[in-house]
Amino acid sequence: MLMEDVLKHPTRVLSNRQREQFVEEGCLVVEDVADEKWLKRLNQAMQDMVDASREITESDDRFILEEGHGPETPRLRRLSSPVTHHETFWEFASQSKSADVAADLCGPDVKFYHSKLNFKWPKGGHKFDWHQDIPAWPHTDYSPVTVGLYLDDCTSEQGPLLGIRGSHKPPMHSMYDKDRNWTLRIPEEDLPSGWQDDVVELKGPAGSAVIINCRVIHGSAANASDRMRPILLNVYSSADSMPYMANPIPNPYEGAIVRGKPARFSCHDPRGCELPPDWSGGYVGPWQHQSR
Ligand SMILES: O=C(O)CCC(=O)C(=O)O
Repeated sequence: MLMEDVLKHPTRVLSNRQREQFVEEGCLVVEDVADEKWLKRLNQAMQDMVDASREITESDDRFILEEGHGPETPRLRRLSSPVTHHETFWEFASQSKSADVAADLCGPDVKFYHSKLNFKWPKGGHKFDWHQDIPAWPHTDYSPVTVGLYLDDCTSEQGPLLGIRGSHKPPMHSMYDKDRNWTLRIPEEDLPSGWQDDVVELKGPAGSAVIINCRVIHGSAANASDRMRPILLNVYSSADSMPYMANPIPNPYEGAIVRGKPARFSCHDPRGCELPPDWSGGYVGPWQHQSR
């Protein structure tokens, strides 16, 4: 659904001001999207998965490991598709305020796409280069939205997400380098002058959601603190927005309607999208591409 049509519907959980800010800036932090009860369940589910990773020695399609990972010292970059591996994550994605937030930003009929749980381990937890998400998973419109939930407090030292306000509006950057390697990375020299003034730190207490428009330029710094920074990222779109390339993180819930009803017609934004490599043979995660 195009934003002009989304705006014809009243919001469920966001204020009109918050929605206007998202439309203008392309990113937003909303506190209290998960209450204490959800946080307790989600943190337990996360701990179960961290424990399951202790026996893993190489990254696979479930865990992306960070250097130094071992049975006694788990260090993860990502749990891919948490909704596939623990039912609490799917309950949260489909039955909590997270899906209501998505409905306020992509229209009343909301479809689930995929999820990931990104960690930043204390004293390390890699930097994430500036990038735009949608070329990795193009859809027929730009309604897809990521609702990222901080499972613990996130301060400036822990490497919060950073967004560049308003960067979802101009034509998009290429996610390939000049030799046509997919890098999912925008070199800082390619950003418009004065971009630093528009950087916003998307941080907040546990239970806050960081909401990212699929075109907005974002990234994050390394974790300089001695606290972990887990963020649960759920991607939704309006029901009439159709993905047309393989999902890099395939999962049994792709296409599930989590609010409203299924679409009868597809929605098409006239602005085309750069295409990613073919992920159907497997996806290694963004860090490997960015390190090129
Ligand atoms: O985990 C992070 O810090 C950044 C995540 C991100 O930008 C992404 O998954 O697209």
